[in-house]
Amino acid sequence: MSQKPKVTVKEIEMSVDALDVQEAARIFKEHGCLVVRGLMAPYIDAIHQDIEAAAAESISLLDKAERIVEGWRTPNGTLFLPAPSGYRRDKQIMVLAVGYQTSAAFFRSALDETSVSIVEAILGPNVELFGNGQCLYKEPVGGHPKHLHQDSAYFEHRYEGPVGILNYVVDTDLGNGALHVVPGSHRLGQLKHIDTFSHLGLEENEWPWECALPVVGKAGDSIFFNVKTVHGSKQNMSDKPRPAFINRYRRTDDYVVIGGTTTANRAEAEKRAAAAAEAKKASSDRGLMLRGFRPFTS
Ligand SMILES: O=C(O)CCC(=O)C(=O)O
Repeated sequence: MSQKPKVTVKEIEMSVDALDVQEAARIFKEHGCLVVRGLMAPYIDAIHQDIEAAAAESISLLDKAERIVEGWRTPNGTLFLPAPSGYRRDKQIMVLAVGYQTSAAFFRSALDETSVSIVEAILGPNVELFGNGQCLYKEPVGGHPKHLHQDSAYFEHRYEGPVGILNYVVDTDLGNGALHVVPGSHRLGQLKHIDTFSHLGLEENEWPWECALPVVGKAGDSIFFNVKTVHGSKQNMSDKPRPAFINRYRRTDDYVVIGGTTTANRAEAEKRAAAAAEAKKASSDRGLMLRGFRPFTS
């Protein structure tokens, strides 16, 4: 996959002010991605405040961080990576501990009616939340790149898998870490990932940045992507942080069959994949209902 994308951003974008939900779902199904301009604008100021509070809290807890396989984790749950050389600290934030249990604004954003209507048009009538919300925080002056990857490398599902919506908290361009997507890559099935600085990623020789479409956007713009759509983002070379937050949704009967963060722990999970696919969805794995009804199954 070394050729440039044939699809332009114009072909995958809509504005929330002129939204056609069925057309949005069609774009998503065809390309595995969709941009909705302004979708999260009403939530951004409040979420931004909570994100910066969580970042300051996490940095203040760094001396209590424990070493884990993915990097270091502070007691509030933030994941740190080694910092770029010359940075004022030796560790940088990667996944910030802010989500539905810590930020009311973040939780409100996940319930957004327009977002959920688009997801319902994609996934069908019964939709649950998957996860607790995620915030990727790129520190300034070299903050981590996230190599091109499929989210299904981390959480491969039994059925269609979650629809992720990544939302820009600040204006985001080629200099501070715009998301790159590879339209159509959701049809390629599960690809082999390797261990990279930012965890599971695709081999860079096979998947160079040039094969992906950068999506430049304003604070409040949202990018929907299929769990198998290849995506990633480069370093933040600006002088300000670049946070982005993600809400994820899935069919109420869907569940993870293979999970992992490294090739080693994913390989272990792969050995149990057939049994996991046959096992029924655990009741502890049920997300909050956003559309439809979940009947009892024994
Ligand atoms: O922070 C970003 O731009 C990338 C996030 C991402 O690719 C992911 O969380 O899967």
